Order: sequence, then structure tokens, then C-alpha cells
Amino acid sequence: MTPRVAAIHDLSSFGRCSLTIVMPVLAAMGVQCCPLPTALLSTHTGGFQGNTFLDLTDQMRPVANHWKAEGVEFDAVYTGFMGSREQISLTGAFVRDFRRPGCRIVVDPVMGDHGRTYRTYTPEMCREMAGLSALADVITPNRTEAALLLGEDYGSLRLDREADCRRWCEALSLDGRRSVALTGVSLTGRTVGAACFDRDTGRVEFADAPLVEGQFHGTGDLFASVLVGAVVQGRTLREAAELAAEFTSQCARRTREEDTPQREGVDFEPLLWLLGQRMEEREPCRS
Ligand code: PXL
Repeated sequence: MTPRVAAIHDLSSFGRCSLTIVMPVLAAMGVQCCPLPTALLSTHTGGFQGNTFLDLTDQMRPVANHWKAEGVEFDAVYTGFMGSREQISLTGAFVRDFRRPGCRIVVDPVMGDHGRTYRTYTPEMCREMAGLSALADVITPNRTEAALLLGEDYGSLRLDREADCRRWCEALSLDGRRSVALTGVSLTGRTVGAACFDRDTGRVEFADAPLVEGQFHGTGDLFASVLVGAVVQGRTLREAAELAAEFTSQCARRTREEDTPQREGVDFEPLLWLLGQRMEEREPCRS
């Protein structure tokens, strides 16, 4: 059966992030994506001024109710950028409603980057996001988000120190109850990827790929989307993170080669076939 994922993210039509990444990536990996768009924006909020914003919060409960009434079930619920505190709490209600054995809850606690929250995120939203993350089976924070979730100083995590990454991953696991892929880890300076705490093994392992110099908008969404696709296709967390790191690196390299304007986001579409190929390499071993 084709795995099915409910994706609760915004739809930013220009600039490549959230659903414009999640949907094609999951489709390329042979996964059905059912989007629950939280807002419609003309562009994302990084590098554009005056974007439109149509709040779709009022639609979230009716869509969920209809899916419930139709008996729709998911192999994963995958959540990302949120437009308001209410959206985060409605997403929590969605997770509680649709959670069942075999349905993984993956929360990308999108709140900020480079030590700063995104301009639309308030401290209340960050607290609510920590609550949503507590419901997750897997979280995929970057360093900024990890610091916000733990109430730690951003500067106290060095992503080039293995011991720091292990300690933060373990702290983020809530005593081993949830798995963690801490992104942006670069132990060697020549590679980048994730430190992964897998609650099934209780171990922290590292997954990385060649580092491409530069900033590429949407790479967090790209990494998490590939990770979700691979996990629902039966890969372990580490295998999924390796594939996500590799594909994100390949797309970053292409973006740099194409000299795509930073705000237009990571130039991934022509490389989607690589994901399809990687999915075919091994029959999924579903747990
Ligand atoms: O990639 C994260 C993201 C998602 N959605 C919107 C954003 C951002 C980051 O800036 O602005 C609307």
C-alpha cells in the first residue's frame, strides 16, 4: 500500500518552502501527501517584503472532521511552519485525533534559524510549539529551535563538537521517549547533516554529506521532508537522515551552480528523480 502522510504546513506559493517542497518530495518518494494548508502566502517571509497572508486556521478543524468522518488514516502526520498560536494548538488536536498504532508523528518545530526566531513567531507560539513537540515520535530541530525547546542558550551548543551534539540530542529526547534529528551538525567542517537519537536503539548516530558553502532557503524543509518519506517507506531514522543529508547536499550544490537567488530557495525539482531511484534501490522493510 502506498504510505499516506498528512502534511500540516503553510502554502507559500513563491520561494520554495513548506508545502511547495513537502508535496513534490513525498510524491517522488512514492508517498501520498494529503496537505492541510494552514495559510496561503504569496511568498515565504524570508527575503520578501509585503507578502500576502490568508489565514486558513478556520478550515483546519472542518478538514480534520471530514477526514475523520470518511475514515481516512495516515502512516504519518508531519507538521512544520505555523502561522499562529491557535494553529499550533489545533495541530495538537489533529495529532491526538489521528494518532493510532503505526502512525508516526513527525514535528519539525519550525521557529527560527541562526539564533533568531522568524519574525512572525512570538514567545507564546514557541511555548506552544514545545507542547506540540512533546506529542511527537520524531522531531527535527535546527540549533536555534533546539535551544528554544530546551530553554538553553543558542551559543552553548557547538555543532562541531560531538559531545555537545550527543548531550543536546539526549536532552531533546525527553528521557528517550522521542527520536530526534538535530540538523546542521558539522563535525568535520567539510560535511553537514544531523545527529540522530533513535528511541528504538537508544543511541545517537551521525548522518552527513558534503557541505556546500552558502545559505539556501528551504533546506530545513527539504531535509525533514525526505526524512519523513524515508521513514514511512520503512527506513531506520539513521538511514532516513543519511538520505536526507545526501539529497539536501546535492540540491544545495545545484542551487549554487545555478546561482539561484537565495530567496527563491533550494533548486531541487530537477533532482527529484534521484529520490525515486534511491527508493527503488531496496524493498522497504516495513515494521
Ligand atoms: O522554511 C520555513 C518557512 C516556512 N514557511 C514560511 C516561512 C518559512 C521561513 O522563513 O517564512 C511562510
